Amino acid sequence: MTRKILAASLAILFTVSMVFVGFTNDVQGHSLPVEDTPYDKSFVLCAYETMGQLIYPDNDIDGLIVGNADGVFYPESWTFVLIDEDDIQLVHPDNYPLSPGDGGEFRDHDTVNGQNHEGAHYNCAGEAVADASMPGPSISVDYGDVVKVTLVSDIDNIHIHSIDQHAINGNEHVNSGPIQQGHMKTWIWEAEDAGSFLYHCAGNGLMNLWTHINNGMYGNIVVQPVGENKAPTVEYNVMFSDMYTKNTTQTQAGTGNEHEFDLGAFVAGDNNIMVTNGQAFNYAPFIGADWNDGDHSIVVLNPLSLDPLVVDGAPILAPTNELTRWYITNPGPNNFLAWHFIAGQMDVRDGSTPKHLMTPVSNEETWTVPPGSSSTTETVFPSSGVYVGVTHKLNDIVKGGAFAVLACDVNGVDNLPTVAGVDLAFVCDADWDGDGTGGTLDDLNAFNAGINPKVNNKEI
Ligand SMILES: [Cu+2]
Repeated sequence: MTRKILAASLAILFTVSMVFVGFTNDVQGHSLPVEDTPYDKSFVLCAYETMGQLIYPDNDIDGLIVGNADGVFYPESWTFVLIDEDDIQLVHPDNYPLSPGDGGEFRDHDTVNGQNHEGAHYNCAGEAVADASMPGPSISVDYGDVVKVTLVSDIDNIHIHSIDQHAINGNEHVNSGPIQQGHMKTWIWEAEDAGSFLYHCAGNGLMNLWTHINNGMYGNIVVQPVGENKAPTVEYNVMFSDMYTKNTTQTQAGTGNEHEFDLGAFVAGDNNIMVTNGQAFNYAPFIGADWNDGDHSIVVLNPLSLDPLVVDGAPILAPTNELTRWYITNPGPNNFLAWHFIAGQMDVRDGSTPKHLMTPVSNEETWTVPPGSSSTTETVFPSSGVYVGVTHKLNDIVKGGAFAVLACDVNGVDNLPTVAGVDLAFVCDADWDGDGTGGTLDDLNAFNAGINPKVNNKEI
């Protein structure tokens, strides 16, 4: 890159950064006072740096997986956590003196319950974030809702965080701008477009935006349409993210294979891991068949446990012959996603179709979801059995980009085999909600909610 181009690039980056910084400073002068604007829904998000997440299952899958990936533990797992307004704690400045970089001023909208607390800091890392892990939550609102969003950056965070919400238009609504540790900000927007949209942390005025996404700071906002001709029976959220990790000398008690963000691999576009909802081969117990075909018999990827406290490869359960809606989100940071159901087709209700959720593109086989986007797809599973959601960019499957869906007949007994020790018929027909009757839609939803809570599935 010549010096001239470099200088021009820096000037553009600087200008973009100034837009964000400027927004943070002048929003209070140009927006309606938050306290005076009625709203339909309110969400409080905590930007939180949780330490340590297993992103690669601890199995012997050498030869199938690229690199030394077994049991990878990621020390810098950052996320958003949905909390209650009551969970925001006011921290007196005497307990947390201003750091030199603060300059003694508070530029954010520092209010709790409508009261100003000048000079105060805020903490959101109480019990509400005890189970925090990446990615962030799926947020659901209705078309036309006026939505109030509060972002609190935990006072113990090391980095400055922010949020960029793709569901809306206009800088005063979309971007929070950088929020310092211990600060918070509230703003309001209206849900004017139905569909599923990515939200993510944009770092500090775009600085290290890529690191924050790699580390897990993303989720999706679903704007539910009104007056649909045919609503789905169940909705599911799955987020695919390419990750770039390298071994680190950093050690943490109880772990043996810590990896940290690899900037060089990121720049080169050489991801070594692909996660679905925060883990490689999440919801994918095995690949291959039970018999030995020479070199490649069955390979256990992430063994199934029915204990909700054990990180495992429990499949996502879905009903047969019902409309299921899948919000497939690709936060990137880099890779295009070739979204596909092995053994299934899909209808797509997406940004490239008129009015998003209104007119589907039917009988698609594979759908491109670019980095920085979320697509709404629909599938009817015509018969019971295993369907596999994948990226059809196959080297990303080898890195973890696949998950299993077990479709179950909710009106009868499922005749399914036992594979790799997993009794599929039992999983379909058990009484997961404990009401005395097994194999119903409620049982499937109870299984997903208890064992695969990050699917965030929702019965309509
Ligand atoms: Cu961040």
